[in-house]
Amino acid sequence: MNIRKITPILFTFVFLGISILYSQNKSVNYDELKAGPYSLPSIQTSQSGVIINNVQDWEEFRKPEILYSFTNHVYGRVPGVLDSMLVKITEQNGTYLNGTAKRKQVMLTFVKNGKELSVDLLIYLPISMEKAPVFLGYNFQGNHTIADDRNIFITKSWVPINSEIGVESNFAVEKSRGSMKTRWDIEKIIEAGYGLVTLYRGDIDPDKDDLSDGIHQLFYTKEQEKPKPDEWGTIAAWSWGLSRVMDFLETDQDIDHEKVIVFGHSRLGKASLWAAATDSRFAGCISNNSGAMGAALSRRDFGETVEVINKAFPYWFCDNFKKYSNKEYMLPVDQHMLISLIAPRPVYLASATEDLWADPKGEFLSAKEASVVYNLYGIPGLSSLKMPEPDSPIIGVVSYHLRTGIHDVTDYDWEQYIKFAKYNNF
Ligand code: GTR
Repeated sequence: MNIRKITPILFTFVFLGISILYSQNKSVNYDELKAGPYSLPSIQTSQSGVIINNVQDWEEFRKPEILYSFTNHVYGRVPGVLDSMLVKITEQNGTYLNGTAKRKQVMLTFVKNGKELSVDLLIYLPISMEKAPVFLGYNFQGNHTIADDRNIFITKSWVPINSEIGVESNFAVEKSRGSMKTRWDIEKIIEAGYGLVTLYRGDIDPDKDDLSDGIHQLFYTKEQEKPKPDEWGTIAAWSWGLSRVMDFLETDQDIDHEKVIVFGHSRLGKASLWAAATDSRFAGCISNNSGAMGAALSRRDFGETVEVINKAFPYWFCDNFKKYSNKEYMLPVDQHMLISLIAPRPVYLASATEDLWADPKGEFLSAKEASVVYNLYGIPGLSSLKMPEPDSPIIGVVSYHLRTGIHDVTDYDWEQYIKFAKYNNF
């Protein structure tokens, strides 16, 4: 055979082979037998080796140590405070769901160093409640995608291209209105007596490998172009944004600000956990399919690893975190400790059977391990120490479920979150 003719064919095969190997992520483990052994840093042993066995010592010594480690080695430190935050009510008395819900839209403008950034909040509240408890969480594609509601303003921020929902350039479009509605069971939420507050993640910080935009740049000094090694990546910026929304919710007479449950899915579930860990005003936290650097244990080698997440999303974390790629054992913390920072407040971790990338068992084990800190407060942790069967939720102060299906948020998930909220008197 003519060598000139077969060379391109050979190249194509080699290229295809490499791409298939790469796309299957050969380095990522999905075999339970190969997931260990590993040993977790002890939640209850302080850096100086003292065993922490009461709430006072936990709050005074151990909790600040753990918080410091996550701040400086993982998510990054927030570099300062705003000069001011302006609030503009952009819609006051909208209605939705045949008048059973009230819709409000609010623009928050952050001011720092002579620069400004605005974000839009979309708020649905049950008309039946004078002061509603609320779920607060980011959406992925813009407020207008969460419901078939033509009154929702469309974000002007950068959005990722997504032809499935009609986004062909980095501008949000009318066509994607309602396209993500299956992830937000607004009807059930309202019917159960809860409100929903949501905002677009990209309003705070666009989800791309570029920290020259979003909230980061407001805090830069004159010559600065990127955060310092211990300063915030995108996840910490998103969490910070949730706290700014909380600043506003505290002033809103329609909202019971002592009952704000911070919620997030996937990367936004990582942000909801970090928000709850850093801001005790969040009364509860739900993290749906949050996986690596969310609820899943890092030292358990199953699904996405620190190296993989650092390569794909280096900007999510602080620069200091890069040194832990392939060196999970060196991390001063593991993710069960992130959950423990939320104690004694109610927390819900949820997984999905087909979402092996996020390591369902590693997510469950975090909830189980963090339970010891709830116990310090005299509160029961996870009520079953055995990984439950699919679709058999464990509801309590510490809650967990494994839903049948893929990486997603479904009506089933929301049914459980509402039960969790009721159980915890929200
Ligand atoms: C994946 C990422 C996960 C998870 C997910 C998501 O690509 O590897 O950690 O956050 O994205 O946010 O949907």
